[in-house]
Amino acid sequence: GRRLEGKTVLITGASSGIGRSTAFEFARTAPNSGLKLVLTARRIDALRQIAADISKETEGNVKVHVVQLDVSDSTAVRGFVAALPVEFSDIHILINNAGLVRGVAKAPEIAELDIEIMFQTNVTGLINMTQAILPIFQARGSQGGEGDIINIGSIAGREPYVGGSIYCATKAAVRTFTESLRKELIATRIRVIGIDPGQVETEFSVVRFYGDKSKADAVYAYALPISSLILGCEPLKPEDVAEVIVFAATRRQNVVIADTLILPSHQGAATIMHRKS
Ligand code: NDP
Ligand code: 8X3
Repeated sequence: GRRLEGKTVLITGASSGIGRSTAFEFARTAPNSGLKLVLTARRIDALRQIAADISKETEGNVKVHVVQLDVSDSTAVRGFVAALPVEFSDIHILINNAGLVRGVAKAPEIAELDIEIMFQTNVTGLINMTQAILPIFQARGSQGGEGDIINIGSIAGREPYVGGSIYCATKAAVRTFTESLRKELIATRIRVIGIDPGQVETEFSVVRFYGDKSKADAVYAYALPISSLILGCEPLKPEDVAEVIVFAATRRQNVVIADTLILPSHQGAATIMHRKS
């Protein structure tokens, strides 16, 4: 908890899944250290509920500010930092988590809108957020800057699969951007951290099937109708990924957890899962 003392953490996509769990994990790790959280997503009501729950759990010690922000809206991202209340503007840790998958279509049947939304959110949104926050980090300290950028990629960025070409391409782009950024910032104390989860049970698959919960449940229960993805294994919980994110953020300043692949024990690769009988 001491390494988070007085820090402000900004999480994108904090309204559900990994982002939401990461907010709670930070609060639980440093409930009495003057930690502040800035939680952003499109669903502001969900963020307000999470803020209220964290406030209650920490008896108001962890201060939470919520902002409705669509990361795919470049204009909104550009105005975001200037609109932050002074109390929450000294960001130390940026968690670029907002992201989504839409559909399981294969070329040439991939909807143009899905392509646009995935790239605009997962890639352009993540890059725009990074560029908006970096000047805050670069102005801190005497060593070219201080702060953490934690980018949520995916196993899908390392192992492309059938029916996931666009999503996989966006996550490969995240991986490449993350690696370039780390190289660009080596003369500073800004840490660039890549976190690549395997399968995690969140709202991810509900979003993939455009809100069809029964299809999403099937991903985690039986067999997903894409590729050879055999499921019915036990996925990770979002808390599992949140723990790794907070671990990375709480290492000694000179330690960069540069690259992390996190799998449930029954996952061997993006599309190799051991099936519970
Ligand atoms: P969820 O669907 O549960 O959460 C996604 C979050 O992203 C939500 O809070 C959502 O908030 C937010 N989001 C989506 N689009 C936007 C947008 N345009 N602007 C702002 N926020 C947005 O899924 P996960 O928790 O699983 O996903 C989090 C990250 O983890 C994603 O980047 C995903 O690609 C990645 N990931 C997920 C894996 C999995 O198996 N679940 C595996 C590997 C990586 P709202 O809708 O309120 O805007
Ligand atoms: C999500 C992981 O491979 O199940 O990033 O689409 S995958």
